[in-house]
Amino acid sequence: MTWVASVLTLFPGMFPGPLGASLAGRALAEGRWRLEAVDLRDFATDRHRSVDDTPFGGGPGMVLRADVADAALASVADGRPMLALTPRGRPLTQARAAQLAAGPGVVLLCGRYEGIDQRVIEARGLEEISIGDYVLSGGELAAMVLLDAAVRLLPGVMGAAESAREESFAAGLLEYPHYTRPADWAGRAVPAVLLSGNHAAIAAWREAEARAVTAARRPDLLAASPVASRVPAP
Ligand code: 9WO
Repeated sequence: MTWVASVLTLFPGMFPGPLGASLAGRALAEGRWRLEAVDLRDFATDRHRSVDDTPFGGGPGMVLRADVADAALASVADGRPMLALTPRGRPLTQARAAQLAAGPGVVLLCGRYEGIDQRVIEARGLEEISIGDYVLSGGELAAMVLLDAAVRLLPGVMGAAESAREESFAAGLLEYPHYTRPADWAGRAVPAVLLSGNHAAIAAWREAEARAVTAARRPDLLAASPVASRVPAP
């Protein structure tokens, strides 16, 4: 069964966009997943095809209408999880991306204007997801980020090398630094241990580097990591 993403948006022309290139694009061309962009405007009912209206209680801007969003959601609902991309949502995590990749696909509602009428979020039990603490012009770019994170985890999409790196990130540490040729560049040498051929020493060095960068930049990750308290190799 193909993994299917239905994206409900006022800008269907934004898709597949970057998801048509590289890893996700190749997987799309190979039929490992399917992407359907649904135009919210097709579900407007008045003769002006309006999808938004002014907020009750006053305030700036416009709000995506509940009835329009609901009709669009009804047109694709088939048991897949339904999510809305908003800055109010729970932060997207690697674990949630993996859960979504393990299921039948997703329905993603992308808001524009100032926001989405809260009643359709509640009535449809939409899971609100954020990709970070900043405001975008709409949910579409956030939907693409979520899809990229999930699709690369589908069977046959990632190569073996990428899968192995995936596991180390899932273990909760940031990555160790990478180096390639030339061994000396602009007066900067590659750390000598990486040229030693001593695989145990290299593994220990990489783990120490990963711990150090995680401690410096993301102490929150380090506290939650299952490997954080493991004693490093001597
Ligand atoms: C915007 C907003 C700003 C402050 C507090 C709450 C807020 N909610 C929204 C919102 O739902 N916006 C809708 C989608 C409509 C306007 C543009 N949208 C949007 C989504 N902007 N930024 C996002 C987003 C989504 C996921 N992760 C980060 C940002």
